[in-house]
Amino acid sequence: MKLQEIIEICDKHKNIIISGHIHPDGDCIGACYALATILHKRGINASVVLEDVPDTYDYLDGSKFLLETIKEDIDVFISLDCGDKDRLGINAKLFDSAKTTINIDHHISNTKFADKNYVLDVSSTCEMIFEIMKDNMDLLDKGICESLYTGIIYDTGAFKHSNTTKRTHEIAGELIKYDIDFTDITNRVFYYKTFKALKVTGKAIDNAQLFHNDMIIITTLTMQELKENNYSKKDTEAIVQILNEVINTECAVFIMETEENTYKVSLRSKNKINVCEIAKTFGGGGHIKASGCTISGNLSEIKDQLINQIIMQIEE
Ligand SMILES: [Mn+2]
Repeated sequence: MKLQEIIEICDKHKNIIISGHIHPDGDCIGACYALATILHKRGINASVVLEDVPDTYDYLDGSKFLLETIKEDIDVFISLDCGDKDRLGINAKLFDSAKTTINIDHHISNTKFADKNYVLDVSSTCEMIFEIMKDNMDLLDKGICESLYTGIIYDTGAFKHSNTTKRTHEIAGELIKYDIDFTDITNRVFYYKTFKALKVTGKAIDNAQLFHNDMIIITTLTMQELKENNYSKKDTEAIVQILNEVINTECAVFIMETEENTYKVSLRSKNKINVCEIAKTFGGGGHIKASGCTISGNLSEIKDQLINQIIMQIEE
């Protein structure tokens, strides 16, 4: 697909909506903002509709195209970074009402749910948006480059994940020509945190313990500890990942009390342990290396049960 094709479709219409998946991430948001900016530069009044955009991405200039509510009928609906229609969330209704639909995505599981579908197995939707612009490089500007760079680093874990290719690096190279502050973008996307998040992480690190020949690392936070400093759930997001960074451990567990005797458990693994299986035995789920569940009961018993399940997998 080329940008010209999208422009030709949009030129015939008035109400153009760009959207993406629920719980939008850096790639989804970056791609929507970049495409909206590109279309505006060609005189097309496209708007972005996304639910609950994290304030992490407020630095992106394209956020000015984000609409709160849509009243009018939709002519063209462009779905970005979304594998199936259900993942559009409440915006699936807008998709259904549109006269023409376009789907641009990099999830191999994409169900090709639109009138026009463009699905490639590449690092990110932002990488696809860059490629679409091939014949219109004059439209590229600093704001668009910041959006595309944000999406590429988000989905590749800053060029760390196996979806990173030579081409991904080449595109990033083209983007940094526009004098974008890539250090600041990387810090905002991955590292900057609130002081409260830093303090609660410190508390969790302080509580951490090793088990089973130092192969399992576990930490806990009780409601009492969370309340003391008014910590919220959002402040605790980075904790389990930090535990998993301890060298030579196989499995990291973060147990947080959410109600009296009810605990939210987050699990991460490095190599052979399938934490999704462990979460499933407690009614949860997720991915092989990242999963979660909620368990009710006594904290020390819950800890013992989790340790036993992990040891069973280590010794398999
Ligand atoms: Mn993506």
